[in-house]
Amino acid sequence: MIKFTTAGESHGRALVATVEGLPAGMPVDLGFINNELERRQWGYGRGGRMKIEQDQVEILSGVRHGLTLGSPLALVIENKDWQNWTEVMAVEPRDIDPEKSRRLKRPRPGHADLAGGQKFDARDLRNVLERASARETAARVACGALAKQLLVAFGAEIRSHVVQLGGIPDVPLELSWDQLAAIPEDAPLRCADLKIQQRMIESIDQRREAGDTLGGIFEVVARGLLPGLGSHTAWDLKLDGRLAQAVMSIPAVKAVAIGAGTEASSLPGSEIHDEIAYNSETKEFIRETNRAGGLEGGVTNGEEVRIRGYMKPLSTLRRPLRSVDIDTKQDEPAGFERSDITAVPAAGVVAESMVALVLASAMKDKFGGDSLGEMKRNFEGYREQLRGY
Ligand code: EPS
Repeated sequence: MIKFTTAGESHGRALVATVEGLPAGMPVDLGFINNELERRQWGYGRGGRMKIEQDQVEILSGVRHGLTLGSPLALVIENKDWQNWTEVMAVEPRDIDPEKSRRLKRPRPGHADLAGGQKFDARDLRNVLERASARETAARVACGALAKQLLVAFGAEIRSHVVQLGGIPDVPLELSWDQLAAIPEDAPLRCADLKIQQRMIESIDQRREAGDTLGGIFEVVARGLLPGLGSHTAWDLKLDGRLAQAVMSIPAVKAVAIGAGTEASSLPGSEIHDEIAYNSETKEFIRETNRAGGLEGGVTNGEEVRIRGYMKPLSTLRRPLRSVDIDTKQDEPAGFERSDITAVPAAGVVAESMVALVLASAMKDKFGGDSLGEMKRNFEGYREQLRGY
């Protein structure tokens, strides 16, 4: 199993992460990790903070001369904005002028502020905001970039794209791997259809003017996976469940769908299940359709894994919603500092990382091994087994 933990506050000194379970001897490309971090920062509709941060990872342990050692990796990503928050976010006790304390006491509807404050008995909701902030996802992307490097060693790749933003288009886009592979990295919204992307941009501009925010749907696609990852034998081993949890854990994601997703509940079985065929040349069982999204019974079936995340609009609104001051209990507008208008393309990149971590973990469960070489031998042995099946 591959385990990772992140720590760090949005305006604290740094984000940190540890990753355990990667096999020894796996190449680690720092440039690749940093490129993934840059991809997450990209996207039309981001706010002022993204002009301050230039996320770069530093690896403190677990890698020597470009290869993993099999020991835990420790990662650090500096928060450049911390320079502006050294007093407010100081580790040592401080007596700060209440005017300068940046205390939050008017919780934002939709954010973790109020529920988290009640839970932790925090009278300054900043104590909740700082960790609930999606800033934390930068650390996940650094971990996910390592998982991607493991998957690449086994011929698997992962991409994401935006299929709907703020309800545009009416019906979410459905694209082949080749179509989404053709999306340029600098596409403002990681959307394959230029006309639709332009309409999305206009909608973001309108919402910005209105002091509002927008959600949307992203899709993650993973291909090159053998059948047999995950397991039908126990609820917590089912890969669809593990993927759903991983994607649902991304801030603002309110629903997750695999393959045809919710449509599968309204169509008859004859229109949903993917009929099975056999390719005698490649000696592979195949499906001509992929409404199952690459997963049957919680196990990969060799088709592309397709998973969608439905993201609600961000809960920090320049034109704030009604809230209540936690001191006075009087109606007050919710707090506002600065915010993104939308972050759906960024959430797609975070979801790629989360999916990569779950898939890499499932690969490790199936093929085991302490070194990459051992894992590859086990993988090849299984591939041989499949050819003879
Ligand atoms: C976020 C609010 C904004 C976003 C932040 C997530 O930060 P700030 O409050 O500093 O303006 O920019 O996202 C990131 C910093 C990031 O790296 O993605 C929030 O409240 O969730």
